[in-house]
Parts: sequence; structure tokens; C-alpha cells
Amino acid sequence: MTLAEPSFADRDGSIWMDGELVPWREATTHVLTHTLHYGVGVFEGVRAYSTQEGPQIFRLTDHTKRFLDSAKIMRMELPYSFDELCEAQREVFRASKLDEGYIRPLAFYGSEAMGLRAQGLSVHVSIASWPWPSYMDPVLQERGLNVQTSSYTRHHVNISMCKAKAVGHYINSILALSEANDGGYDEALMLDNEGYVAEGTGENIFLVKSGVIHTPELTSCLAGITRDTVMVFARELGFDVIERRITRDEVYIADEAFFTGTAAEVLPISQLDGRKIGTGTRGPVTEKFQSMYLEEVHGRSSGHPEWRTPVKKD
Ligand code: PPE
Repeated sequence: MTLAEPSFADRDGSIWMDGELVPWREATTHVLTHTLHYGVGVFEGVRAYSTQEGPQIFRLTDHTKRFLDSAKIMRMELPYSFDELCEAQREVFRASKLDEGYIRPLAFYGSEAMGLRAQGLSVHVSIASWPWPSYMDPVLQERGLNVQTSSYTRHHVNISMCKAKAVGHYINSILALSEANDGGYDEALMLDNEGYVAEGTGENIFLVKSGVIHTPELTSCLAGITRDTVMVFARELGFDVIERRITRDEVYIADEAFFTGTAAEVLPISQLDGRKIGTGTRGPVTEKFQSMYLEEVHGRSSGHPEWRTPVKKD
């Protein structure tokens, strides 16, 4: 018998909350927290990996910049500076005593007032860290995902502010993912409001066609940090990378397609809407990016040391 994973509310350890580490089980908030009712909050998903020099956080400064940008878009004034937020993420990860794990900064409103007109709400920041070894079944990392185009449209740029990684945006992703999972698929592909390919529910998408890499422009997908990492790798390998509008049938006839994201890392897409992509297994270009990504995050490549921040004290 295997024991069920403990609830996220009932674990040992510490969570950084409003400037200090508090015991995990005490990192709670009131049910009239504004964000719980209206979804105005922002978050990040960051990973730390084991390296020869101890755990290092991958692209910490880029994630922290995006966190601050998301807050600015949502008009949330964070009571912490960029440096304080970077330090806090390192502190949480040190306290976790993990070698590898996921780090989740979150900014949310307090419970001083209710309603859409609420004024003077306090802004709280929490940062938790936990082991999250593989977002998808490890088999899928090799075999690839069976994906369905979603019946849900990705946010329109003037409905949700897509540059913000905002709490409420994920309603859309969760509806799309649960629809896909109910149908037996591993993930959903979301189209934008004009019918062009946007992104997965928590990942950006890439195609490989005749030796060229294509990915949707940033107008209706999150400015993914893994997306950027893969684009840097692709250009270093001499590939042309084109950011443009892509139609769903272009994905059907691509040589390879894959998703990127902090949680997902690099994941091949083997089928979309019942059509095999290329050979229907992980393609060589996807495999190359997967291995380059893992080499980089684990510090086994000398490529981009600037992307890794040690967790240990300076
Ligand atoms: N698009 C969406 C909608 C998205 O949520 C993510 C990250 C990405 C693209 C990729 O962005 P980046 O991580 O910077 O490469 N999704 C986060 C949340 C996943 C979750 O299940 O929670 C993540 O990967 O951490």
C-alpha cells in the first residue's frame, strides 16, 4: 500500500509569509481574503535544481521580474523589492533542505474589504517550496503527449492581461485541461480568439518544420521563461526561430512539436486531435532541447551560468 501524498496544508517545514518564515501549517489566511473571491492575485512558478555546487535556482531574476511585472499590471503594490523577493526565494529553498524542488511565490489581497470597489486592501506575499519531480508521467517525457485542441478559447488580449501571470487566468486553463483529461488526453492546446494556436494550459508550444523552429507570437501567450531558454538554445544551434501566427493544421503536419514550461520542462507532443505529429514519437530536435535544458539547469553545461543562482548564502 502506498501512502497518499500529504495535503498541502498539512506538511512539515516553513513557508515565507509577509517577510518571515512561519511553520508550514500556520501559513493560513481568512476566507474573506479578497483574492479568493475575485481572483486578483499574481504568482510565479520557479524551479531549483541540484548541481555540483549545491541547489541552484533557474532564472530566478527573470521569474522575479515577471512577478513584479504581473503585480504592476494588476495594480498590486508589492511591499517587497526585487532583491528582497529574490532573497526570500533563496531563503525558503534553503529552509526546505531539498536538493531540487518547485518554488511558488504568490501575491494576494487581504480581507480588509469586500466587493469590486474594495479599497485599501493589504497586499500579502507568500513563498512556498515543495518537491515536484515530474509534472507529467516520466514515460510521457519520452513518448510525448496526446493533445486535444480545446473547445475553450485562450484569453483575448483585451479581456485578460496576458503578460500577467495572474491567479484568475487559470480558470481558463483548468477548464480546458479537465475537458482534455476527461476525454483521455494528456493536455489541451488552446487557440486564441481568432483561431490561431496560442499555448497549452500551462506551457508554451513550438513546432519544428523543415529544420526551422516556429512558435506563436507573444500577443496571446505567456512570455514563458522556458520558451525564451529554448529560443536561445535554438539560435545557438543555428536554427532559425520564427515567432508568428500558427494554425492548428500546421501543427498536424509539423515534423515535431513540443511544449515548454517551468513545471513541464520540455515535453514532446506526439498527437494532436488524433493526428500523429511526424513519426508520432519524440523527434530528434525535441530530444536535443530536452537534454540541453536538463544539462543547463543542472549546471552540467558551461553555456549560461548567469541563469543559475545558488541557494546557499553568499
Ligand atoms: N503558459 C502558461 C499559461 C503557463 O502557465 C506557463 C507556466 C507557461 C506558459 C510557461 O512559462 P514558463 O514557466 O515561464 O516557461 N506555468 C506554470 C504553472 C504550472 C502549474 O501547474 O501550476 C509553471 O510551469 O510553473
